[in-house]
Amino acid sequence: MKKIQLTKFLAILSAFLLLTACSSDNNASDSANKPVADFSFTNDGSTFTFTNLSTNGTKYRWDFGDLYYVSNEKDPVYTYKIGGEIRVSLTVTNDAGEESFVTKVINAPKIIIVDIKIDGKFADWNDVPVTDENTSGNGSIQKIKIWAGGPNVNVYLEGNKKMLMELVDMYINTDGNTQTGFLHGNWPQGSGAEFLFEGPLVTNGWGSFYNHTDPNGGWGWSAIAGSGSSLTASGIVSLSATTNAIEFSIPKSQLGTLGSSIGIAITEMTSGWAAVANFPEAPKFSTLEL
Ligand SMILES: [Ca+2]
Ligand SMILES: [Ca+2]
Repeated sequence: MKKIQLTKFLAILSAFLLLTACSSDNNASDSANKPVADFSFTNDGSTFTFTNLSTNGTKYRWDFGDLYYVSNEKDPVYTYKIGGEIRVSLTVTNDAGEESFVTKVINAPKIIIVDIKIDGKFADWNDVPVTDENTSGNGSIQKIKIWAGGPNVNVYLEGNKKMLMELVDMYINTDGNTQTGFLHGNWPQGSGAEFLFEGPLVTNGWGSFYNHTDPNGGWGWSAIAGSGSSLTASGIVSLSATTNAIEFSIPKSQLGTLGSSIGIAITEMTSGWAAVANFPEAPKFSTLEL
């Protein structure tokens, strides 16, 4: 009985010594060389800059989590074509072939694909944010969206049943500078229109674009021959018993060189030139940063 117990004790003791020896060997090698994966990131829109914070690595493998791309760079920069929560993984390998792995979740901005067609259907505007809104409920136009992501400046207007667009003076600040062009008293805190469109808001109407000509910001305009055909409009569409809508586009080529933003304001009139309303009510043009 005693002998068995002694044997057992010796067996346990030698196993313990072996374990301790192995373990201290491992510790010596681990503490010197074992890689530890880590990274941080910053982003500017969909472009992410990854900073490698790993230790003891000599090779890196990034999986950007979008099924398209991996990289072996140390500190890669990557632009996503998808949005949402994405799992980014970094595997770090040292010279001995030991690996470490870390995954982090990034939040890439939603990618908006907008393709506006002037067809009297407005689902193509769903992802475009509202540029400006009428808060009083007075007037005719209540809401404007402007989209200038392609070759045209596209505009969506939503209003009440008074919004018919039989005739408009539409002022457009194209250079981003509210001090250049026509300074309109209705919008004293930001106008500066380089262009005017005057006419009915319909395709191939009698309307025309005009260049502003008065260097002192007064009412001076020069008609641009044949320019009315540049306006493409859907015509007024009734969305409900209380709401009308319209979309139209103007080729950017009609508007010269665009600056940092585009500003629009509209005076709506009846076909008999009687005032209907001004939009926006705010003291400056509805402005989209480009
Ligand atoms: Ca449309
Ligand atoms: Ca201007």
